[in-house]
Amino acid sequence: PKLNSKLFKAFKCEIIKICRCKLTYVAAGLEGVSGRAALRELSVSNSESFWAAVARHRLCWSTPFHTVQDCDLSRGKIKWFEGGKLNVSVNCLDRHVHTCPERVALIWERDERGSEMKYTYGELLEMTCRLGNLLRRHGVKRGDCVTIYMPTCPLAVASMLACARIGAAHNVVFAGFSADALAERIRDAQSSTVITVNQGVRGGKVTELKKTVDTAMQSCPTVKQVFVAMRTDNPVTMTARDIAMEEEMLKEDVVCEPAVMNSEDVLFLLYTSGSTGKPKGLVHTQAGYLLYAALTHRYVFSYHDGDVFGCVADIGWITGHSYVVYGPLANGATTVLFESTPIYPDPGRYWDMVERLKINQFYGAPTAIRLLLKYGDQWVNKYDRSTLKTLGSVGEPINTEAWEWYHRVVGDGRCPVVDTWWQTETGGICIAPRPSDPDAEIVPGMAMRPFFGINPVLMDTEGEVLTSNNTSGALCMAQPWPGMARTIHNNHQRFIDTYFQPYPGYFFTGDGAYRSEEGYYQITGRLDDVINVSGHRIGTAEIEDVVNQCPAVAESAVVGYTHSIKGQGVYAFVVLKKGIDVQEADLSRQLNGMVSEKIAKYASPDFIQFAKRLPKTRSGKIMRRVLRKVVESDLEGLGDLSTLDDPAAVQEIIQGHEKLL
Ligand code: 6R9
Repeated sequence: PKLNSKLFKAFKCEIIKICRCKLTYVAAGLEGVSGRAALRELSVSNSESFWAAVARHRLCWSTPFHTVQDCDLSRGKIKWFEGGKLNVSVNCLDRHVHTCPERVALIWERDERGSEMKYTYGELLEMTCRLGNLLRRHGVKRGDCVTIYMPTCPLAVASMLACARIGAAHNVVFAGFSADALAERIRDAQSSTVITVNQGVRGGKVTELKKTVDTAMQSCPTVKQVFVAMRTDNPVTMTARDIAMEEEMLKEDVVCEPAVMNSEDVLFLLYTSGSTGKPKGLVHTQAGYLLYAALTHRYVFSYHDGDVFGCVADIGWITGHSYVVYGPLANGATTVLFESTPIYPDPGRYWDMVERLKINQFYGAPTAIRLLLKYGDQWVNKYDRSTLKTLGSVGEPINTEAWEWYHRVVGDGRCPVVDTWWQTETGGICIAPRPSDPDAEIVPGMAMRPFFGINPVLMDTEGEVLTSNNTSGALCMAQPWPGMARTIHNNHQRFIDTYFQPYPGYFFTGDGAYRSEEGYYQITGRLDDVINVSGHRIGTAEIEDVVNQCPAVAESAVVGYTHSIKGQGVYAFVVLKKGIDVQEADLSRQLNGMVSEKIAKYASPDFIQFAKRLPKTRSGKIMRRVLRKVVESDLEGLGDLSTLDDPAAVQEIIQGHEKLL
């Protein structure tokens, strides 16, 4: 609908307020509608005006855009801010250096506890410029793709920003990936330049990253040069292709002319796994991605100038891209680079870091929370966490027990917990409890409210939009937003087939969601995790949630298997907490009782397999796809296991399954 001029004035005024971080919503002229809801409504019904105003205000442009958006979801066509020109590194660095060069940009929480290092915006700009000049001198051009295979460290951030500075795209490959997985991504991205470190250090262990690159090079003939930075003092074998990065950087000028980029030029590729084997290189572009990362960082976490933002994700994942690097730096924040693990040297590591670095917002994954919960409250209580204001969760559903513990113990019951739902594909957070209003109600374990400009819909199996509340369906987005991925590198057809074909005219997330009576969203898990037992639809995550509430249980994974009468049956894998000594048969009965009681009898597991651990990806997600194959006894079909953290876990699971049958 077109806005009348009075409403439009009110709307503009709201946008200016949200931009200035004044979070009081006075919806002048919108009697009877609460301020936040009204603004959200307007950000969807008049998304062009909303995003245009925010983009003008939040980003620094060298040429203003002439077209806000040109999108057609039915064809997978997504373009924002065309005509606009800008440079992402200027937005993340130069403009802050201009106002406050001494502000700390990065705190590098190195693996060795207590050895953190700080880098100001001025220093990060200098590093980025030297590196940008170095890459240019070695022939890296605008439009080229540089693969970065490094742990989370300042030079990795500078590498990403240096690519952005000279107009090259980056392709960060998580430093835990094997040589094969790295090579596959380098080849698919057609990179001729790689940046790495001699060795990585994590959890007290040294990893031979340069050696892994050397191995990958055997099947990457197109790579011309490898820049090698020194994370440790140990020299590594250098070949004719290798360049000592720090040494060469010192020879470069500290001024590097930024490339003037179009809004829709590629900023980066990031590979993620799909339901089929081959990983896909999702493409994000300049202006829309940066704007969305910055805006969500500010409002979802109630970030205020001067806060220290601690996202413990690795830069190899989208969470690291959006909430370690681009979102915080675009907002001029101090961002933490966490190199270690949650239990190194002991389970107090996160909270010791919170105390030492005075972290205000902490953003982590449920898998780590569940792990730490097992070790007990004393590891948390040892440290002063009074600086914490907001706690974030991302990556998978957070079960009620973990949510409560995070809230009650870590946050002392005073910090809001924001469960944030989003994906590599969405570029930034799409559903979270507090897009803005600092007093909004939060329901444990629910992502709850769509962010500004996000228009979620639920679809039934027939492809019809479900309009009522208290209903579940396939989570789709009815409108484009600036942060969404633009294509799959070299495979636009796969992009269309995966995301736009299943529900024509909509972006399909692959997740299922429930919308409560109040209109709040709860993610029920990947849609392929929804099972149908005797005609009843049930999210495996819902069953896991109940199982996890049992005090003896550390974590669980539930999958469906083919059942001759019921269609699908329920199969639960359960990991017990350390030191628990119970009869498995007794505990099984107890768990069945709990599920019957909390959900329904039909949801009660037919099989419960106790396991020492679950197969997980290196980013900590349980690989349910693998578990499903195991319970179907389809060992041939286990598929791509390259992202698996520890292949031995799968063998244990297979043996346990055979015993149970
Ligand atoms: C950011 C990130 C995306 C998938 C997504 C969904 C799951 C992420 C979640 C969540 C429930 C949350 N997921 N956040 N499920 N609640 N708060 O993790 O991106 O690695 O691409 O994974 O992760 O299934 O579809 P990515």
